Amino acid sequence: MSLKVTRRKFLQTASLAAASVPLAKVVSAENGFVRKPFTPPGSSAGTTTVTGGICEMCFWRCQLVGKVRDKKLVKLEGNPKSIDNGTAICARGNAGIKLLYDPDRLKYPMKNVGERGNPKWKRISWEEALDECAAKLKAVEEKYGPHGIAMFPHGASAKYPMHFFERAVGTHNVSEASFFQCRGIRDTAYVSTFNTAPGEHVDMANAKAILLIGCHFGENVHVSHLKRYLKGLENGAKLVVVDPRYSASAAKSDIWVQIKPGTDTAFLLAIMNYLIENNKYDKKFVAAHCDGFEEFQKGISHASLDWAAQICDIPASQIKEVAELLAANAPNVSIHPGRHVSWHGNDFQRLRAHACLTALLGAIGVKGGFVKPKGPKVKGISWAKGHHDGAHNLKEMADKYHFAPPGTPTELIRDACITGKPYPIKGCVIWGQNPMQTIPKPQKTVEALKQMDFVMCVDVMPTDITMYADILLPEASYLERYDYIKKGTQWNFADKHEQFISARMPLVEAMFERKDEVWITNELAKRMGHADKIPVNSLEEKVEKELASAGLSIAQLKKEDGIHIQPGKDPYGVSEDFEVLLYNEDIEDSGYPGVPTYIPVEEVPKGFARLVYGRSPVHTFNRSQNNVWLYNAMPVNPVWLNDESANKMGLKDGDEVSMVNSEGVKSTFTSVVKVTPGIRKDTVYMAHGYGSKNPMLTVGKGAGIDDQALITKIAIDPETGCSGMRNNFVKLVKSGKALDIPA
Ligand SMILES: Nc1nc2c(c(=O)[nH]1)N[C@H]1C(S)=C(S)[C@@H](COP(=O)(O)OP(=O)(O)OC[C@H]3O[C@@H](n4cnc5c(=O)[nH]c(N)nc54)[C@H](O)[C@@H]3O)O[C@H]1N2
Ligand SMILES: Nc1nc2c(c(=O)[nH]1)N[C@H]1C(S)=C(S)[C@@H](COP(=O)(O)OP(=O)(O)OC[C@H]3O[C@@H](n4cnc5c(=O)[nH]c(N)nc54)[C@H](O)[C@@H]3O)O[C@H]1N2
Ligand code: SF4
Ligand SMILES: [Mo]
Repeated sequence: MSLKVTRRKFLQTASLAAASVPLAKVVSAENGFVRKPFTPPGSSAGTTTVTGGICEMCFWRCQLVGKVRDKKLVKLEGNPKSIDNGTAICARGNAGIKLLYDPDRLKYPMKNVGERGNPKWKRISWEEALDECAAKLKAVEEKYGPHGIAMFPHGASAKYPMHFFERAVGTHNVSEASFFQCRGIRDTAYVSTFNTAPGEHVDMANAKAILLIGCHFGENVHVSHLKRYLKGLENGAKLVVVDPRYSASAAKSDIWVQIKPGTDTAFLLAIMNYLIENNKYDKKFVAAHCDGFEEFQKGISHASLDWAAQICDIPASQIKEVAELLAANAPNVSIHPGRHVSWHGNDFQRLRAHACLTALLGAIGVKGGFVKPKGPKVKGISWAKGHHDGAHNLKEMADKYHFAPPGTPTELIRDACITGKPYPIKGCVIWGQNPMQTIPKPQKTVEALKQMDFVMCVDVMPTDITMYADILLPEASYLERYDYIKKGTQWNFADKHEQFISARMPLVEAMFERKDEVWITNELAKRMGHADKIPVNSLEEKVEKELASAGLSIAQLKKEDGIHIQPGKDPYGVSEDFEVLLYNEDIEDSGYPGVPTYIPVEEVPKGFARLVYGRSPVHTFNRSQNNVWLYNAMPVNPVWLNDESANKMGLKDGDEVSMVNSEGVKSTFTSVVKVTPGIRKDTVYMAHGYGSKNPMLTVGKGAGIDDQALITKIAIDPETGCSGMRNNFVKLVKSGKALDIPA
């Protein structure tokens, strides 16, 4: 391996340099004789640096190097060659080795000889496991058709098997958490406005003002994105944070808008109406690129500052202040599109408003604005598109959710499972998703799973969903396999126009009987009669072919320290035909408001507070809960409660509490109260992902409260079918007594 490092990087990566000192040449200065080197504990002697790692402790996928000693990975670092995350990785990325060597990890294929939900595991061979999975899934396919199989995938390794089930087997019934419980609404709302999915492509590093609506950077951690945000702040960008809670971002803001949850669309409409009424919008941009301005202007003309102030429970003067600040810094403003946006079931309209505000400010294709970086092209290799039984597309059969992201809305799948209508779904494949903690109303997931003829689960850890598998298959982790092509541009894409291509390569060999996604999927495919359609014979071959499409190879990438860098393109500018649909006729024709519209959400009942949730800075959802380093960093998820309310309720900081929701559902475990003025009285907050129930998790089981278990009412977004999860109401329970939360 040859890492070419600059002098500065050399200093930053001291351990790497130490590793490369030839030991035999450690010579005593005094007498010139060669001493046996002393290796103090924790020294890097004997350590080699392996490049090509790509993190998947979360889905941002930072570029890594691994320090390997005696074939064991002892440390992870950012790849010094990276022009994305650079040498930086976050706490979770760093703790990846604790996932790799977690003694609780899945090691062998296992068969559940107990019940779903209350399993007894028997170790079986891969041969037996694959034969049984294939036979059971094939039986479902033959009896009910391919659409009798549902799949819940997430993550890099789930794409290849997902394409197998969608394209070769032919089921539509695939629901990715990243779409239906996360960002799908954003993508289709922006496509309906800008004709492009936004990613998180805001040029915050070069912005004069940044508007974050419910994004809480610092707790939500994606390294290169944080770099952009912090660079912008360092350069003096004004920061407006809209959040009912004093989040890590609110703490850095110039204006903190302590909004009433669910009302953000009203806030955005009032800003836009104010900009139009006061001639503070970008008339040139609107004339050149926007369609439907008149309908739009008319449609939002009711949205006065006072109207929104009342709805949002914030001062009208503050809305005006934000509008003025945005106008004063336009067009160099980042209106962040958000990422986890499935909130209240009125979210498509809110995300359309994000996009429209961006356009009114002319903040597209300019420094600091919405700018799509121009990354390199690499062709993905997967199952050929083909066989798809369109007649059984649940979305079309229901004639609903015309703006749904790709796949099938989760609720349509679960409803079909439970009712058998419009057809039965009797086989289930879960790959890298934990629906028990990811999809609201977990009781419904249990009901859907219990009626299945067969449930197969592929994971790296035992989790709350793996308890429902009939056959549980152990996958090699992201540190032990090839797979993902990570490509993109320099993190601050304005600064230098450079692009990169990298591929995930194993840092160590897979242990026990863990296998990768291509091997598992192909073995299933052969047994299910789809051998002729197999696109590649191994994951390594898949990566090799994908790299070849960009004129690269694995060997070449290894020579280049895991990352190929090439000249990039200037991302700025807007093409003449770029069109913004302020008013969208298709949306109107489909029966929804064509101009962004505020749709009120259910009010908080007396004695309760609205449960909202978000990221723990040191965990990724539930997946990292058994990671001992991360567990130690934040063992439970404190419940944020307004200080005045706490006082009236007789609760002190650190008191142990559990929770009960307005439908009487109780949390299984407890957490502690965090008493703070930094949250509204009508809202309680906690980090998502805690409260695991699987007894095989010897570290994470029973730690904290599972928000998802308390989210038993789902607010379906009517345009997209995505799951709104912030319309549930809770009380805190202390010593067995449910305490009313004062209004
Ligand atoms: N209540 C509530 N619900 C939410 C959210 C929330 O904040 N609150 N957030 C939503 C969002 S934004 C998202 S993106 C989703 C995330 O939803 P999920 O992706 O379901 O969340 P994870 O907890 O990461 O669970 C993923 C599963 O993948 C497994 N896994 C990890 N690595 C691998 C691997 O390499 N291979 C395989 N086969 N499995 C692996 C983990 O052990 C875990 O069982 O949740 C959504 N749901
Ligand atoms: N450390 C860490 N970082 C992560 C992840 C992780 O698991 N761990 N997951 C990654 C993924 S997949 C995603 S999608 C992103 C998600 O990250 P974000 O998009 O930032 O989403 P959340 O964490 O759900 O956001 C929660 C914030 O929204 C606020 N909020 C609640 N209700 C409302 C409301 O009605 N209006 C407004 N304005 N604010 C509200 C909450 O108080 C909280 O501060 O994070 C990514 N980064
Ligand atoms: S942000 Fe952290 S967890 Fe996510 S990929 Fe990067 S280092 Fe890994
Ligand atoms: Mo997400």
